[in-house]
Amino acid sequence: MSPISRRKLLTGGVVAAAGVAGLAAADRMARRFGLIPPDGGGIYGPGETLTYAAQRVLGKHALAREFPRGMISKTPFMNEVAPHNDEFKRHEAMGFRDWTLTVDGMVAHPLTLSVPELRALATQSQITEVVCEEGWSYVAEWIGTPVEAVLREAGTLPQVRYIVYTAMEKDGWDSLDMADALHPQTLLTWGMNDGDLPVGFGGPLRMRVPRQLGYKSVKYVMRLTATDSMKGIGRGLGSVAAEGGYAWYSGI
Ligand SMILES: Nc1nc2c(c(=O)[nH]1)N[C@H]1C(S)=C(S)[C@@H](COP(=O)(O)O)O[C@H]1N2
Ligand SMILES: [Mo]
Repeated sequence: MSPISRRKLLTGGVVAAAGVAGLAAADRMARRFGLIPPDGGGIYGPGETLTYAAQRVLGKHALAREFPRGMISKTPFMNEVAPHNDEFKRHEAMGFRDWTLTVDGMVAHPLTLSVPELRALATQSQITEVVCEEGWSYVAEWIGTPVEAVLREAGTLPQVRYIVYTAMEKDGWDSLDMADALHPQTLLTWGMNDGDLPVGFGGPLRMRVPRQLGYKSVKYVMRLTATDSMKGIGRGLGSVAAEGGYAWYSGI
């Protein structure tokens, strides 16, 4: 059997095992076959593992829903204000001219890119929904540079498994596996609804991950770090959200 069909069979078994023998059995299988998310070890671990494993097997290439232009929300809900620290205020006063994205970790060519440099690398737009775990959502057009294009430029090493992204507030960070990092709808956005990305919505640079809940779409991003393990990064769970009890993988 080819490695791929073997993997399909085994991971299909993970989902089936959950129905027959419960989550603990599914968790044991997923663990054996490398389908464990970074937060898969805690009290809710077996459930997180099942969700993640099922999504990875069944929906790896699925696209988030895109909407017609007429459905763009007239009053999108802004959940957060800008980080009010002096460093951010200094950047804002200068029109974010010196804002850069650092790409480091397990890459052949570490990079520091300005927003115009990102823009020149590749540009794409999508009309997708931001869905907060608290129950509200809105539709907007997002314009940005695919993370895939940035990682191609930096040359991620073959053993890389996660891309960690960090906001200006150092306690604002999250991570994606390579399937989601390289997904065509995963963008580093610098534009919204035909204009620059407003500060309240994460400008000058925001991660957009439309296949997952809003909290994965971290605002004010300054760094991407390629790694083969989450060990030693925070508490090793993959994100601040996971450290606070939310799922690391929050597929919608
Ligand atoms: N840097 C940063 N990014 C963030 C947050 C935050 O507190 N800080 N909140 C997240 C959450 S929980 C949600 S639901 C969305 C809200 O995005 P919006 O303000 O565009 O509605 O942003 C996410 N990105
Ligand atoms: Mo949220």
